[in-house]
Amino acid sequence: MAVPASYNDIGGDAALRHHIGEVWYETEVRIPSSWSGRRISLYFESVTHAARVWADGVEVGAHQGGYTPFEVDLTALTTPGQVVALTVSVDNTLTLQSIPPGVVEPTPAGPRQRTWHDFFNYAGIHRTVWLSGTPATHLSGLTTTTDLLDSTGVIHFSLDFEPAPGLSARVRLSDQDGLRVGAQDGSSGTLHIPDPQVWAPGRGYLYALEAQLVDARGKVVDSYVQKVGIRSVAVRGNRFLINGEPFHFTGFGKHEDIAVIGKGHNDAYMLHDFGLLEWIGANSLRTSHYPYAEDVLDYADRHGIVVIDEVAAVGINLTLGAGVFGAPGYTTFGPDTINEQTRKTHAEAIRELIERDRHHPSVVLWSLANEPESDSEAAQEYFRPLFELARELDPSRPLGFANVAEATPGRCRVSQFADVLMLNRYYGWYVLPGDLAGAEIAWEEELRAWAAEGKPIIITEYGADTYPGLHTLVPEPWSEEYQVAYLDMNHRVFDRIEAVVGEHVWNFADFATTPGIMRVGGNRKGIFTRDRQPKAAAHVLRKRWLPKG
Ligand code: BDP
Repeated sequence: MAVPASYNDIGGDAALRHHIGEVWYETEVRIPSSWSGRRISLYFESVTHAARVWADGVEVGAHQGGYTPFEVDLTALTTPGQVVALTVSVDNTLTLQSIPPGVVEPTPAGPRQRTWHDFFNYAGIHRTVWLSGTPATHLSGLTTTTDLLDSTGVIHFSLDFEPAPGLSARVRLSDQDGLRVGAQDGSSGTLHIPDPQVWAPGRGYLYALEAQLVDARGKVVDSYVQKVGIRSVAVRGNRFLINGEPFHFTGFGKHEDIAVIGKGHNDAYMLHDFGLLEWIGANSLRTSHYPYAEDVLDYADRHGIVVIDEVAAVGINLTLGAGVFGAPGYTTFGPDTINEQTRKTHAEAIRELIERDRHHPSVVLWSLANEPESDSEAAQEYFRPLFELARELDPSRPLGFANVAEATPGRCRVSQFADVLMLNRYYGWYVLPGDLAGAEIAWEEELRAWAAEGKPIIITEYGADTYPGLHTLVPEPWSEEYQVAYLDMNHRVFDRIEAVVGEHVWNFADFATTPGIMRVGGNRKGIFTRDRQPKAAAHVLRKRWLPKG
């Protein structure tokens, strides 16, 4: 099996595509003989959705959650210079206690996986697996947070390592030309940089912070370089500020989704997608509906692309869209459905995301869920502690969640916890399809009610399915003309509401979905086709978003 890739579409057969449960990966790897005395480990960037790992038949670790990394220690089971057999079981089963939730239902034809999201439930070893040999005495963690106070850059750092006699820590900071601009001894502290080069949208300036462990004789025994961007993020009234300047988000919700490879990370596609974002004038993206590959965040850091980073909590809404994605007969929150155990899984997914991505300057906002039920007391009680947790783990970034159409102003009981209102709305598509004049009035009315709450609003989804090459003189749903007219209508509404500080079209590209009669060859709301060719609407966005001049 290819790694990284989803296994589903590699063989071209239905059994593998729709397999439910475990699959087994096996390989052999030789540990370099020069790694004697080192700690040897395997770091999986992601295994979707659950993994168990064995080395020479001995179980060495397990992990739940398909989009965040984990590490297993192989030191005791490997010998430098020798080959070790690695086995990984990959389980794609989703339950009401997993994030995202799902249910495996028995049917006369065998088990069927039900999900409350439309994208295909791709599974496999989706990202890079690293074999690493670190010195016996090593850095095990490095946290950096940055701020901009007046014109001084502030970098707080903290290093984790096993203390030992004579062992000390220090950091060195260099600018992009490699010139030393700061240094400090100790395992935690703060660096102040007067008049720094700031990280800003469209300008991915990064400093290099090198953390070092030094032994009693002054020898550096381990070091790690972390790229750091100095910038500030804040919400003031209904503005979203980056470095004190109001920021307007333009861009997309995306998916990790490629023909054949599924959700496997692919550098060539990543570069191509970022090239298309630049071409169209997008300054940001949302990692809908799960954390994306670490390379994506690194790229965004280097190029000044702004990211809304989303937890894989999509579909905590078991009554949504019965007959579309959902099924009748489920209640979202309850002892046998979304319960305390689900919340623990959700909390762990938040912890792992923040731990992984907190050092990325590109990440300006955490999204804790996509379209959960949010208009009930149970929802309010489910989400309150999760917002508290995220705020405690990272007080430096605003929080939000993508709100669903049913939870209108006054009905939504979760948006009170959010700093930014993130709205997914389909006026002119799921609501008033084909009636853009009616949609324009209804949409503006709802948005004005949200604006009265005094918070910044990002439209995190608006879109219309469009079959490329289908044309109608009078814009009708599914035609390229309709997608153009639909976007124009939305933009007129946004431009009339001051609190709207961002517009993310759903979706960047067409993507694979669970089979169903609502979808024709997948979800076709892409501005680009699945193979990344522009629909007519791409030119509308380019005209609106591309900086003039
Ligand atoms: C929204 C979901 C998104 C779907 C989209 C759609 O957030 O994941 O793909 O609807 O129906 O409800 O296209």
